[in-house]
Amino acid sequence: MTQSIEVNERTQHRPVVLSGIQPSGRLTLGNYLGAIKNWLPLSEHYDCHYMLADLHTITVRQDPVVLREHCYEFLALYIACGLDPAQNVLFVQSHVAAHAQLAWVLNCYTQMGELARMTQFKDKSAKHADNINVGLYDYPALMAADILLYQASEVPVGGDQKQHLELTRDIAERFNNLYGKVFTVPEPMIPPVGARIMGLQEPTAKMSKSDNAETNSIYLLDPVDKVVRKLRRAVTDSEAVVRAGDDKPGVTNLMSILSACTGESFAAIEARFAGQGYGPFKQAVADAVVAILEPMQARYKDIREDTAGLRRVLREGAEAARTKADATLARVHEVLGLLPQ
Ligand code: ATP
Ligand code: LTN
Repeated sequence: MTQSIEVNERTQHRPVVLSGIQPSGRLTLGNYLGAIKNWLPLSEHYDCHYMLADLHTITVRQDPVVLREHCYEFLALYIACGLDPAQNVLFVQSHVAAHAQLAWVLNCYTQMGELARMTQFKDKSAKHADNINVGLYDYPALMAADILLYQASEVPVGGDQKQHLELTRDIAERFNNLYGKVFTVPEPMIPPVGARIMGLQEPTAKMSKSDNAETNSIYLLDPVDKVVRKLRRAVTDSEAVVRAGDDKPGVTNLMSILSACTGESFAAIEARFAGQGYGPFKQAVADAVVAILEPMQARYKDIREDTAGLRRVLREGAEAARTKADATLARVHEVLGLLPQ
């Protein structure tokens, strides 16, 4: 596991991709199908950067021991999913000081009203009513800094992050209008299927890694027999017809999972299970999910055991990330009139 210098040379002139996941809770099938799976092919055409957004994670109280373990676990899972550290810059957000530094600057170009409108802020403030801290409110300014520091042109995320991306674009355009073309204005890259995987028991709300209801989510490290059981017990309806529709959130969600896992279209799925009820359909969904999770979990075990190797990946990732990020930060300071060091 090593990120060679050649990577930088090879990728120097390619468009940049950046994305991240908060190392909170346990990675879910939603995180995989909405984000990680779509990251895998990008290193062929883009200079890819994927981070563990640990500074975002502390907007909600974390146990330090658990947070540290989650960082190693998430990195090992990134790699087990197929992200090769030799082809992708993998790093921890807090290792690159420029993220927090640019976030401060962008605070001064972000309006209170813009932050107050963010759906994620509203949801998380309702969920953590006893701790509506400034970081939770300011979360999108840090996310904008994450993206703009690398001059990323594409940001592969699930559908729930679209609003944050739009705000990032507004901040970048506002800054560029004042100071010239300092930032690349990024585009969201949202998958056509799998962008919003819903809970198995509550298919009207998204599957989330910090959800406490165990049976509502499939975790990437769930034993496969548990995965099969959870899918068998997933909420459907009494119609017993495999078809997508607003009136059938449970079945539609299972169809999205199957389609995102296998590439099969909704029409093909409906035709395949016509007249069969939900039993064989749920079994097919379970088979498709297990076919992804089983080899991933086998790879994960070895990767996670090599903590020294994981630390090396993060050290080299942070070095590569810092070079890019510091160049943008220096340019930002310059246009603002802050003295060079
Ligand atoms: P938390 O519950 O801790 O807020 P989360 O599960 O919503 O976490 P994030 O760290 O906010 O996960 O998101 C990581 C990536 O996974 C983002 O690109 C996000 O859009 C995507 N993602 C999260 N949940 C889903 C989902 N249910 N379906 C599709 N994509 C998702
Ligand atoms: N807010 C994101 C995680 C995240 C992110 C980013 C995603 C933090 N910084 C930069 C893309 C680009 C989320 O999924 N909740």
